[in-house]
Amino acid sequence: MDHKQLASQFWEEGYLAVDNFFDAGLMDELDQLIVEYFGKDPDFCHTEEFLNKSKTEVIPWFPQNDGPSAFDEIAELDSLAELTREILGADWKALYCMVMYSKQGTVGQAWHQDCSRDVSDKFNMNRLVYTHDIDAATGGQTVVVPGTHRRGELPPGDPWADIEGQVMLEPRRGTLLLLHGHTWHRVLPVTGNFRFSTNYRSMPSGTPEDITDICLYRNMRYCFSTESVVEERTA
Ligand SMILES: O=C(O)CCC(=O)C(=O)O
Ligand SMILES: [Fe+2]
Repeated sequence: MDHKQLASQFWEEGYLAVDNFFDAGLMDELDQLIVEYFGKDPDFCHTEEFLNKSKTEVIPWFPQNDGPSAFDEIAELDSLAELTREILGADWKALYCMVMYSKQGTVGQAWHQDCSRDVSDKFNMNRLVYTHDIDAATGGQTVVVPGTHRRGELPPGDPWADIEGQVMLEPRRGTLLLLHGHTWHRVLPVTGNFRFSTNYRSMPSGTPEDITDICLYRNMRYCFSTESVVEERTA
């Protein structure tokens, strides 16, 4: 794999999908751990206000907080570390590993940028791992607008309306999706039994640890640590 070429593709588009990046056996192992963890009809842990306003229905899990497991294998993979280094530079840092789970019939995630661009030009990079195929049958496809990591703030507007130039991605089991935190993105409604991705968030050196605390949606700026809307936005 030519990491230099992949890195330049990432910087051109603001995202990069690499199929078959991860071993199928490891994917199956992780998939099973996640399905078991969320097995017992999981509850949402975000506030009602967030769920209603953000049009985002995900339940987070931070598996590395629960002790050593197969999740550590991805975090320690040389190929992933090398590609990350090629993109973010030598002193990049791992932020945390978060599984985002959505139940059948939920809306997915509305358009957003993971971090708030107007505060600084700092950013996070999502390193998303998919342990089963996502397609038209399951729903939950990831939609991005290429090049928008250079276009500043996601404009206020309809949280769900299509945006010109959007590209729908259907990651397979073993796909790695690298996604710049400023790239405009969303997740389509979940029609299959459930949908999840595992995100090994990372950032360049010198980025504050709380870079993803304030997320920008088309109708608000939302702060996760205080569970509050810090700015309403209208088109
Ligand atoms: O699960 C996905 O495909 C994308 C999730 C997302 O919005 C993110 O990782 O910031
Ligand atoms: Fe996101």
